[in-house]
Amino acid sequence: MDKQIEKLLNDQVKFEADASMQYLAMASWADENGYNGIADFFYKQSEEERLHMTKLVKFINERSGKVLIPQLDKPKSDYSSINELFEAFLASEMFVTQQVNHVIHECLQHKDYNVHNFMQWYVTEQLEEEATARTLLDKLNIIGSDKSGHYLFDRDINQITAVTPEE
Ligand code: OFO
Repeated sequence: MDKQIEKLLNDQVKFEADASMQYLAMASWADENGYNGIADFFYKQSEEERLHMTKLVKFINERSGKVLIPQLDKPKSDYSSINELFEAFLASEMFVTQQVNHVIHECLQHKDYNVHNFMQWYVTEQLEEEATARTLLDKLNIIGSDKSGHYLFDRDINQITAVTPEE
């Protein structure tokens, strides 16, 4: 495998792992503050990101590349509101999308169509996750700082996210 592509895939391992830890910290913050529905949502997101990371690790190994398990950034563990929590969620997903696009761009430059093909799965995944984050943030912007609205949002978050965005 091209060394530069291998490095980019290893970077992506770190971004997925960072997202997994970040969402675990968000789940824990929500749990601590009595938002059980939001906590469940982020516990699940954290697991998903871990799977995304593992999928990359396995792929690099299948292609006889060298995996470097990274040291992770310390996740942010305090939020002033659930609005801030979901703004951070959207920002995190947008960052990962940018990185995925970067890998894809470099694959084309290096004519690595195999990795390019593999990365398409991540493109689809990012589209879905960004759409979910935007939908949730839109709802929270409607609710504003209304406490009973937050209560209902927490209760209904799984129904809101069950509505799959258009593909
Ligand atoms: Fe890994 O799916 Fe979003 O970040």
